[in-house]
Amino acid sequence: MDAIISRIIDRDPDQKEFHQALHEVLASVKPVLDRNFEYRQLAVLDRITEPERVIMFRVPWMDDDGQVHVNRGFRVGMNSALGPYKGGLRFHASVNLGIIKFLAFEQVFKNSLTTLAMGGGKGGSDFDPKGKSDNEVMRFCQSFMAELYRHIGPNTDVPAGDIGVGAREIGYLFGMYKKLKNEFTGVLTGKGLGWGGSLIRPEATGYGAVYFAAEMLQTRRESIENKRCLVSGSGNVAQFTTEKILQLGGKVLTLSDSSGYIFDEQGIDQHKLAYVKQLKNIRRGRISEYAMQYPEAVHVPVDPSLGYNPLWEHGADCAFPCATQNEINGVDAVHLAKGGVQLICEGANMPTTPEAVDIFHDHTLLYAPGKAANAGGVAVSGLEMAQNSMRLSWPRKEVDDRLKQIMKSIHRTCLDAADEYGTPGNYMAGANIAGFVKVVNAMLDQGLV
Ligand code: NDP
Ligand code: 2IT
Repeated sequence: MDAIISRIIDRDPDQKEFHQALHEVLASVKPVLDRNFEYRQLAVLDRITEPERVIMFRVPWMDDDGQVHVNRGFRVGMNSALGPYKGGLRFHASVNLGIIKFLAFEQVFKNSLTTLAMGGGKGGSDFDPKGKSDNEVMRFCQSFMAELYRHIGPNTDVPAGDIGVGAREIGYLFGMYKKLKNEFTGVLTGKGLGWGGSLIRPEATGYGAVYFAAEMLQTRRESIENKRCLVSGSGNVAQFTTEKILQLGGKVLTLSDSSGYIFDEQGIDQHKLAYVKQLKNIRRGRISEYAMQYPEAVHVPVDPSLGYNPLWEHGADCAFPCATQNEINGVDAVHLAKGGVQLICEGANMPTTPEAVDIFHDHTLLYAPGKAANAGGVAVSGLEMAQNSMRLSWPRKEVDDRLKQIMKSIHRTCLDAADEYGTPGNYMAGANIAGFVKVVNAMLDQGLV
């Protein structure tokens, strides 16, 4: 196993997020490999860690002043053993191939856990949508799709949203795909409700994460009710995590963006959340404005050079990191444990560094990795694909009930796999093992391809 990791690092030394994700999964699945000679002989680790395909392309676009810019586009098809590649597109200045590969790798196991027929993929661009006009974003999306369209399709690869890609971008991307392919198909998920989208898809990642947290708390005969919660981020996942916590009687004290966070001791209620949705989704403003609107709250600017995020120092019961990778490091983890947090449920992908995960486990905190806890988003994307195939749309309650059921079953699957391999209560090991075994068995059934 060490030899495989060294080989991968030597081959692509700059892809540090991908290496981090690999280390975690490979460490968890070691006992599975130890028990299974066939897996070793058939080199499943070498195969599962190498993308089936990587597409990189130039994305030229013109801004409102007539200036041309060039960004880089990516789509990684990591594994299609269980179904068409499925996973989001991320538009953020930090995007590079290593980040897309880490996200695609995580997606393979996450999608496997949902039990729906979806392989794993991810894509995106280093385009930064911040401060761009709607027309600039539209031109960028059109140029991005002008290359991507030839590589995707409803039975090949089905992208969706992620950081920087929401309803607006999915609309522009879909329009261009439809024009170029001369087809109206469910090639993207997260579509508008009037043209093929699924009810509950916008809510699904955040709602699903809170359903998962409720299941975890129930193992200790507790619930979300009256729990003080720290939420980071203020985008899609953070907003609907907050909404579900409120519906279940919990209190949300914080939200953040890349400039800092707000702390509201009185709690972010439904009314204030409606303000945040308007601020972030329509006006595309900064979370600091919350503290101007609601003087009982404070805004704390965070300089990344500080080395930790004071958001995680506030005393609370539960933490929901919903912004981005590695937003909780070892120092933050110690602060969380000291502050009385008993549960960490990841809305974001890999928001916790390995050192921080160890600290959570040392303190026997309830800790759910993103590939299990945030799988509700892609699960409802899978339900959107099913509805598109049938040319039907299910009522809100039906989709929400299915989401709840899927999260409950992922929770059970993680605990069962963790038990089976001698790490009871370790959701990370359980998620990695259960996700891995299903994908690998499908790969072996399908021969050496
Ligand atoms: P959005 O673009 O809607 O929101 C992202 C939020 O995170 C914003 O508040 C943003 O602040 C903040 N953020 C992004 N990058 C950074 C950074 N480098 N440092 C600090 N804050 C940052 O994205 P989503 O809510 O969709 O995604 C959030 C996380 O959830 C990501 O990890 C994503 O991969 C994961 N996820 C998303 C799913 C979905 O269905 N959308 C499904 C499963 C996981 P700012 O505005 O300043 O950039
Ligand atoms: O990380 C994720 O699971 C997503 N961004 C959602 C993927 C999807 O296809 O809905």
